[in-house]
Amino acid sequence: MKAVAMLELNADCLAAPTHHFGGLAFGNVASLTSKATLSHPKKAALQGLEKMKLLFDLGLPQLIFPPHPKPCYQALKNLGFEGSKSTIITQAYKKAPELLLMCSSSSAMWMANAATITPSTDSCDQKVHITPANLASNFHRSLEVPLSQKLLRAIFFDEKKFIHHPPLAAASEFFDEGAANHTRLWQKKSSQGLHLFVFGKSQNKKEKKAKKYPARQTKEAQSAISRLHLLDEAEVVFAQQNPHAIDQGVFHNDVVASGHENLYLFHEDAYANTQKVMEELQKKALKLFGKELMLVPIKRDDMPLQDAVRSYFFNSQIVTSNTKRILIAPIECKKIKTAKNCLEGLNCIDKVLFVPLNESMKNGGGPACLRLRIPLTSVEFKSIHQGVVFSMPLYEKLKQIIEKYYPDTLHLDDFLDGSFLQSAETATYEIYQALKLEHLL
Ligand code: SUG
Repeated sequence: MKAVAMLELNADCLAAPTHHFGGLAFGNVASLTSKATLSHPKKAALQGLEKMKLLFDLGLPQLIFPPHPKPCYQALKNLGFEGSKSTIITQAYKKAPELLLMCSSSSAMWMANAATITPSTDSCDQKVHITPANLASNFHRSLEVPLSQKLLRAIFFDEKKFIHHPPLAAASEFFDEGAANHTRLWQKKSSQGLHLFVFGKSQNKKEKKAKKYPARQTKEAQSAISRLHLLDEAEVVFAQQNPHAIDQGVFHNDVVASGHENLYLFHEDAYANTQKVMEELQKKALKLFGKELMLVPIKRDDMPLQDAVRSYFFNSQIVTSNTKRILIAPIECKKIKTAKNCLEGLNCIDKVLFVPLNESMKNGGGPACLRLRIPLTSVEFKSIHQGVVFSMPLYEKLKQIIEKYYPDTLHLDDFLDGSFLQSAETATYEIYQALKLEHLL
């Protein structure tokens, strides 16, 4: 088959004006540690926007997704809080502040969890397949699903090119956290990719289980997605996360591994049987590409799992710009000796850039968590809703809205302040307008 030139789009979602540290994600050490500390919504949104600009400056196509409107009044109503918006908030604040926090989370900003996407080159029907993740393992994250689905449908609207599947059933057998546990590896001269799906649990009773923290991805969900997306068995590898790693705070695969093109960087303790996974990847890569992958293990002696979790070394975003491989790392990697040394020792990378993302990092989201990769042909790219494509005028406009309406800091008590809620609503509306998506609100 002739190779088709593909563009790798990155879609990032802006943080919401209600961005806070709710300590909502059990098993995500950063989220638990940051609980109830003062958040900085304006900084969070601007840090994310600046990362998008960095990618744009590197010449890469970048999409901007809008924040989800929060607090989610409908979710609070569904939980029995009634009345006007301010009554709903006051009642929730008094009776169940933890629910108010869940219904106000800015968690849609971690776009890597929004969906799993298969490019048209890899699917048997040559269409792009999109399945939004059900994010059913955490209530605050499950609230993202309906709007993420709507946004994906509105942006990739051409039915001849894009197939939108509904999220899988929101049941524990099908817990799905999207692309954070899925990596597509490929070679420049190959038309197909090799898909690595990493799960934390399955219905197989013989598998070892994490003891301390929950596994958030099931194999059953990934098997269903690979069937729905019409992937051939020859292009799919399933791997079980190391349960011990989950118990150390590795709640997604992108906390211990990073893939880009034919490169796969991973921690040697990432999987229940790392060697077997790597052998299967190489075997399938050789058949598909006629060439082996570049597998780069990081040894536990060089970086204990705990440091991988603290530094988010593996959550770096790897991109190719002008034939150079660039690794975009969180600035925290500079401060943690093992991460710093590992970065210095990486021969597979031409350049390392550091980005400040501490507002996202404090909730367990590094550079790679903030983006969803979307491999498209140039014809497919032209067909999408162009209002969300990064440009300098759009960047300026969004920056202006964020600076005008987002609060510098946010405390739980601020939810009782009507003017904060009004500003949050106005900011959200103006962002949707800037992206030409206001009809979705
Ligand atoms: O689902 N944090 C997110 C972080 C997601 C990171 N994504 C990837 N690894 N791809 C989560 O655990 C914390 C919210 C809070 O505590 O307020 C949170 O949801």
